[in-house]
Amino acid sequence: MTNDIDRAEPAAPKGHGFAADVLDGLSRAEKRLSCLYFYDAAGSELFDEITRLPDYYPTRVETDILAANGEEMLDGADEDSALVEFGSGSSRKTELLLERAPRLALYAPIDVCASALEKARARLSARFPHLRVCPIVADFSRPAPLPAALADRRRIGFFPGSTIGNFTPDEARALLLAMRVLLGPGGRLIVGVDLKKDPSRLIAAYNDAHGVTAAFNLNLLARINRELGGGFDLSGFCHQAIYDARAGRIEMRLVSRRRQTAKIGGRDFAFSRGEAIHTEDCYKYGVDEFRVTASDAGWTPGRVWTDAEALFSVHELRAP
Ligand code: AVJ
Repeated sequence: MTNDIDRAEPAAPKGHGFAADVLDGLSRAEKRLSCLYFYDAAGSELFDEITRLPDYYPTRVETDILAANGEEMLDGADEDSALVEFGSGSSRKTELLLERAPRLALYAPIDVCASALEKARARLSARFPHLRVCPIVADFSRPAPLPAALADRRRIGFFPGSTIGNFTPDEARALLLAMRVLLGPGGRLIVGVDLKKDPSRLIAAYNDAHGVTAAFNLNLLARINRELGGGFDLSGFCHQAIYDARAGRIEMRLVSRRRQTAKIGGRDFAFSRGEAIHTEDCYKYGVDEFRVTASDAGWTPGRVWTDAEALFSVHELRAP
């Protein structure tokens, strides 16, 4: 079975590529860096570590939901179906679905990190010899045309992990709409959504006691130093994650411990003491709130699976 790597155009996020986005983000009155840039090889490793932390419940709870309901989620998936995953990373959760849909013939993971995609392809091809794996190196938030191999197949989208939470509700609606168009008539989308809950539980998940999330966040500055010859002193910044109950989101930042400057691309960026660089939003939803968001994007909300504590939810969306 051939497994081909399909490279959509270079993985530049909405902006103009890493360097331009960094210079643009740090030139703003409220400095910001895109959370997409967390996922270089080092960042993907750190995120993998986060998913194994006791404080970080989303991965563990979603995995249990997928294991318990995977058959139902992919019922009807057969040789003519294809599973398209948005932001696939390690594809570890996907294995739970693939185990429970033995007739599924094609899997197309989309991710910006080519090394993570290649590792996943090798592992899955060995585990599921009948399965054709078509990795796509791209930014899933800019759905590009799918490879020809998927043209005449019924497409099932998979968007786990509550990565939908990285988008503002407006952006989430637009993304869900773009996914519906990409998956086509009769398409289906299985999406993981982290639920609103006691703020202390949320804050603990993004400020883990082991400091791995802090390292994941600070890796952004390390990446700028590595790839752009930046002059960030990482010890001059600390990780912060707060919960904004009104907006229903966790906000991650890097806060400057003192007045300092960092040189990037020949330009000096000044930071005052306490000044923050915004690095990520993680919106949380109520079950009905998310169903409304999905139907606004033209999907028909179907079944919903949650855990007994209602910490996390997996939604089935059907295209008309
Ligand atoms: C991969 C976006 C789902 O928002 O929970 C984990 C990333 N950030 N810890 C999330 C993340 C901090 C994660 N997502």
